[in-house]
Amino acid sequence: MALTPAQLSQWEEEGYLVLPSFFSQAETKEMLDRTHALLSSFDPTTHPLTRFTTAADGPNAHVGDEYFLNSGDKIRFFLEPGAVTPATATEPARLNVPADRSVNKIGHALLLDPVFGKYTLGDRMTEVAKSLGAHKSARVLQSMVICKQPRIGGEVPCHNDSTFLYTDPPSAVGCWIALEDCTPQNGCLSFLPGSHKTARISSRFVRASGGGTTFEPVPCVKPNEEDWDALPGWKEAPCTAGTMVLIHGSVMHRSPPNPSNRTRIIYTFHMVDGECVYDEKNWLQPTPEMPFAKLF
Ligand SMILES: O=C(O)CCC(=O)C(=O)O
Repeated sequence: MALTPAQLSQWEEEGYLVLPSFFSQAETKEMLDRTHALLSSFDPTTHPLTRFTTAADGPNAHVGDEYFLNSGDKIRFFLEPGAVTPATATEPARLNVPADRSVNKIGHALLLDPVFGKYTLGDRMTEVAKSLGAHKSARVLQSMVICKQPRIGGEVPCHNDSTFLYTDPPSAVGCWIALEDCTPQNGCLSFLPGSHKTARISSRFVRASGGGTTFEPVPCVKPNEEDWDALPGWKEAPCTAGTMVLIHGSVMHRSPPNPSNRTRIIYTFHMVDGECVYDEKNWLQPTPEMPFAKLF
């Protein structure tokens, strides 16, 4: 499915593009069923109880343990911060919700799963990515399901994706697929349309020299001064299951917590241009066993 000229001009203007019904109901159900099967297989007794923490959980709170840093070529489970009661002097950390309701995300190489793999690297995706014209050679990385669990589903604070998957020059594009209806009530995405034209990728999320993760300035790029969150013009992007949203690596976007009684399960992966330099400090690194998959 090649993008139309009208879709391409919207992409250029706004920095994101909503494609309703990109996946059929049957295809979407197959991915959702597979997600539920993976969630059912999650065994917290053999898990380090790594939570997916972000800037929303406090300054320098970003997740960065071994389980996270070495997940780029595996299928691993990261927990909602609110699902874990922290350890005390006398009690170990423990889950305070059922295991399948504790998972914030499953990643970061979910395309290793045959169901997610076939849709990620399929012909339709290749055609869209080619027609977008953002990459000479698209490489896929950071494939994951995000669950946004009922009541405890965490906020994804305002960010742009090239900060987290830095290449020189920046080239990240997100493919975000709703496996359930996403509404303002269960935490749909919001965008600041056009911000990709002004936001500079001036910092990047890297492996810290002493372990863990940190943000580091990109040399020779003037830091942004805008308080993006507070700017007017943010637009919610509610969508039905089966919708795919393409996300420019510089566009500012976010999603709120999920206080509702419903999950908000989505599948997402990212692409970078194989012709750009992938930063060796990035938190997510390819491995000899699993280089980033080539879409085209
Ligand atoms: O699904 C969400 O709530 C956020 C996803 C996102 O921001 C991303 O994949 O870049």
